[in-house]
Amino acid sequence: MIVYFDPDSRLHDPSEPHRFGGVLLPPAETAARADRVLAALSAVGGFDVRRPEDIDPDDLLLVHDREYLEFLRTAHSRWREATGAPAGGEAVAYIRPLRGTPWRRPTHVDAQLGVYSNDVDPILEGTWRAALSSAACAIAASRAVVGGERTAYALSRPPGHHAARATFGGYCYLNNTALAAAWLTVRGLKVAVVDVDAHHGNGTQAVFWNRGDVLTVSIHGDPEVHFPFFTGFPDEKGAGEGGGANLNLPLASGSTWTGYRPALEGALEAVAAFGAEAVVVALGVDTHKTDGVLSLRDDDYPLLGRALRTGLPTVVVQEGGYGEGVLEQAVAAVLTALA
Ligand code: Q9C
Ligand code: ZN
Repeated sequence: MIVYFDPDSRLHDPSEPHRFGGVLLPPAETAARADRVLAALSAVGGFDVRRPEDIDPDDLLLVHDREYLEFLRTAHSRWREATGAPAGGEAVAYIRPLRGTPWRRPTHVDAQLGVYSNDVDPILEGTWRAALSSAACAIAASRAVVGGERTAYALSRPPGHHAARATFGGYCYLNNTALAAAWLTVRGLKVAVVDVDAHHGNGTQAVFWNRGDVLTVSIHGDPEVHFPFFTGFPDEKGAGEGGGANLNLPLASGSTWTGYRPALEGALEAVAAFGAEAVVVALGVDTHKTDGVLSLRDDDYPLLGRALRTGLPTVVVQEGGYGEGVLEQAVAAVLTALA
């Protein structure tokens, strides 16, 4: 299987801890994640790792607003100018517009951070270039599949499925999964996104909410008690031409493969009923017990990979998965079973 990875990914490697549950935790989404996956794939063998070509800037507009892209590109240097922060500083939002009252589009970068994010994720000096390289992997994998590969894997990080048209959050800046899906529709394909990350693919849902040519399906831990909280419920079905083309399959917190398998079968039935001609798998393996949302185990990932063999051209885009020694083994197991 072809694997796309871009070393520029390492330019986004946050180190500032954030407060969760009353304690300061180090960042979970680090550059080391991709290196761990690369090492595991190399140990298993059968993977052909390539660097993607640079992304066509116009491709980003398939999913994201121009103003948002311009903000991401310039935010760190503007933040340094406005605040005197050092090159190694991490820019984080601390103020957001008040809801329920009109507000003025801010020109100050500190305020813009609060407009363009819905979380506490930082922008580093290298975030833009890393996010671009991550998106380039997803586009390259899509191109490979259109060119006749049955499957291709984008080792994308930072991840993407929590990023919307003009919002970053949940470790995500550019929605790599949505870019792959949108790029495939431009090639005339009806596309289904199957998001198996433990968290609701809220950004992807938002991007395709009104579109009938992309089915978005997400299986995730109950958003009543898990990130991203505000969406991911079964009554969210899309609107307009996209009415009926969004499917949320939340699972009780701590669900095992016994609960997971029927949801996965339901997801794949929906993909077939939709008449999808290509599939984009948003492959988060933070469904593992170690990541604290659901309770899949090592042995479940080959079953997941096998179930994802639909016979359709399939682009696999990396999303979450964090546990040391778990993420890399789970990804290798899924891809091996899928190949
Ligand atoms: N205990 C992805 O998996 N939650 N994003 C932070 C830490 C953020 C997950 C709470 C979860 C984001 C791509
Ligand atoms: Zn996740």
